[in-house]
Amino acid sequence: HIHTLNQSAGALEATLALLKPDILANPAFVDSIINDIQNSGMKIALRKQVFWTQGQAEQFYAEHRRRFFFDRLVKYMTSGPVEAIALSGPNVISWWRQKMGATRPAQMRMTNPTCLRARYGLTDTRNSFHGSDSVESAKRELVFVFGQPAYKQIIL
Ligand code: IDP
Repeated sequence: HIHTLNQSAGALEATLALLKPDILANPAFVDSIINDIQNSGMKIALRKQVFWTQGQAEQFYAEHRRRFFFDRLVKYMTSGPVEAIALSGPNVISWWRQKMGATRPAQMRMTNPTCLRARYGLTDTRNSFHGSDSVESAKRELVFVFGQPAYKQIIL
């Protein structure tokens, strides 16, 4: 019952959204997506442009290290800067995941054409966006990008 009540009230959460290098290659895309977020009612708590080393990208995606796409994923994520955005708001983790759509842009263009990955995504790897998938991942990823003290400020 408590769970249901929290859901209807909208649990206050934080999440890490990433605009991947193909989006940053087109500044107009960044502006449009940021505007979209700002008009949604969700809060941009922090923003930071990062340019990951191979080691940082490997660490961020460590859970995928045995997958066939790992090398190309790390290459993609180190091909240019990434915009890291700490979002906060009620149920923001699932809100951002739904706004992005699922992993594969071509599939999204068939099933969910208004989602961000359908509109901007290039390939299964170069899918333009990241969003934390749980409260625990969000914490780990926000601390990874912004550091522990900043994370504590975000969740206050
Ligand atoms: P998600 O980003 O939609 O949560 P994950 O399974 O966590 O998807 O995968 C992380 C990233 O790895 C994806 O966003 C995408 O860039 C890449 N990726 C995932 N699955 C595939 C695949 O089947 N082929 C190529 N790249 C993939």
